[in-house]
Amino acid sequence: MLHYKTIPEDYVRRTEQCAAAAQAALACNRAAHVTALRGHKLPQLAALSPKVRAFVERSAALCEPEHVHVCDGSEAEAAALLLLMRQQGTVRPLPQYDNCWLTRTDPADVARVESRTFICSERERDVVPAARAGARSALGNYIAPHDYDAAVQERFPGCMKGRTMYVIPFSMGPLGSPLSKIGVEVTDSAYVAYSMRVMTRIGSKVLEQLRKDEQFVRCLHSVGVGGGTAGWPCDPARTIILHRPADNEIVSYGSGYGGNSLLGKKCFALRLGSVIARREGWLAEHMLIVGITDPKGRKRYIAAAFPSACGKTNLAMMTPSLPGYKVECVGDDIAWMRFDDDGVLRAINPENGFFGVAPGTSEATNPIAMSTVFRNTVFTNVAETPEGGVWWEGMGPAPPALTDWRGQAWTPDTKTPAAHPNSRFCSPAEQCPIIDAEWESAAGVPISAILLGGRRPAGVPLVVEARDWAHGVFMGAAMRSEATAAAEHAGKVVMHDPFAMRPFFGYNFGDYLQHWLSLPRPGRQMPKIFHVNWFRKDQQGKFLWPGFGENSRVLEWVLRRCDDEPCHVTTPLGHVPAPGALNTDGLGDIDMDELFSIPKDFWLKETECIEKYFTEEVGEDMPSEMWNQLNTLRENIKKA
Ligand code: OXD
Ligand code: MN
Repeated sequence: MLHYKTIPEDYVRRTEQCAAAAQAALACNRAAHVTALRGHKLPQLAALSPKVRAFVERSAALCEPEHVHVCDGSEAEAAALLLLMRQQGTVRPLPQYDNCWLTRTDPADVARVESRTFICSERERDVVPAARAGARSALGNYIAPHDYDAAVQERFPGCMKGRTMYVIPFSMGPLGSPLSKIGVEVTDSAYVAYSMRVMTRIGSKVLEQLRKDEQFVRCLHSVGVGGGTAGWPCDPARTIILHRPADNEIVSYGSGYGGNSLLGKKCFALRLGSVIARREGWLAEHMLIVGITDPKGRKRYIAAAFPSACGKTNLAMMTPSLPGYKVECVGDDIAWMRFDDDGVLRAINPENGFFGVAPGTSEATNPIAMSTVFRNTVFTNVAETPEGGVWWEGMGPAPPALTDWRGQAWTPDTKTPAAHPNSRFCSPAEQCPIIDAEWESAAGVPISAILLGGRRPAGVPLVVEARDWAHGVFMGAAMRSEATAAAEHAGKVVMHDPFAMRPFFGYNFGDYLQHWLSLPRPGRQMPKIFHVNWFRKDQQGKFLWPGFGENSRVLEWVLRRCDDEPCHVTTPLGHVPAPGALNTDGLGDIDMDELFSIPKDFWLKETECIEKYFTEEVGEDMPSEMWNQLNTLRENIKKA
């Protein structure tokens, strides 16, 4: 197994070669690119389009970096960044693998900080539903323009003194696709610059595109001053992540952790993306995209929304247990979807890499991820083996001795986890052995079905098909799931997480639902919507469904329903597989009755929770159709 391999003999030679190449690259970068800002006319800046240049100059004047480096996206630049990070103590090589690196963050900077993430607009109601006006909302943290400006002024002046400011032109989506969008991130973190080249498409080609069309999202990021470790400066006490959709602007201070600092991902592709999507009539969603080929060779694509750390990457890279089925991956986290002129909903993955949760990933749960991540990857906050490999909980038997994510000696008797529960791999998507042939298609892939789901230990059946689009929108609005390690929430509470977008809405959730409800038009082929729950448990706390590759059985039924096969029965919740319609051959003892039971008391309570949530969080901004749907659900349950 990869993580127990010994150090490859040629590692030392390769490392030396790599270091020499990086030294050369760095020297050449110094001459050609990394130009002292003060008192110099920057040749690199002169090549920028006027709006990009103005943004860079404004940011430099505010943050006062020592150097400015415009990223060209080259291999030499990547090598130079790695070398710098090694010198700064930000990364350590992992000699067991090819071009893999380990970062340990400051222990106070390990996850997205939702409580410090804000959306700015002139009107609070643009962001926060009516019921929460003037109060903290679970669905959109509002910040007024003057507070936004003050927050920037309190933090950014001079914050990059003595540092290099990297300018990262990036494309979300294949460059030049009509579905793609461009951003420019300036950051004082080499880790961010390196990770952005994995997670997005960066460099000179993007600058060229910007010379043709100057539209871009401005992203300003600093890890901040005053805290952290030598290799991981940060400012946890003053961390703030700001979005101003009206100005296409994102500003993030104080954290180097992925979701807070790789601004193309959650900040751009979801929060700003959702606003742009509504404006332009499309959807920016927290969804994976996969292609599924059935034994007859027919291929369909589905998109699926699950809250963070519910197995999205596992589903996106599934090895189907059903013979003759093939799953191919388009994306594991975000989907941008738009109806084309023929009325087909088409999706792109705006990202270029996987920023996946490591714990729980193993040869058993996700062999495809395991064969993706041990090359060209930055691991963050995983444990390190003495051989220079990595380990995390759920990967397999614990080695006898490790260095944990804090850099301390760890043995299987240690009470704390070796890898942080939100530790990550950051790997290029093209390395995935089942990456879909169409994953970079400019037109996007056609979506036949949308899955919604969460981690629901009780009461919620394995799969339910919505009766129609509006019912599907209601299912999304009513989604709940156990809390995740991806943000600062603790414990196993079941939280509302509508459309898995709770931390990512860029605008008023009531308006978001209205936008979804407005999508059906004559001539449009609306995908069918399903709610799935792989996580239901029995009285003893044992999972009722094996999950992982066996979920292909559910996908098979979903695809049959997309063909309008009458393989369903109708329940108070929607359509479920008719007896015998879900293929369970060879699965052994599955308690289908319990897996699909609809306990009356549970569901009456669930409707109360949904009603409370709609009332307290949304109020009069809730589209009336959602109340109709809730009443129908309640009546259906009562009648059952
Ligand atoms: C993620 C998340 O990192 O959802 O994808 O938190
Ligand atoms: Mn996510």
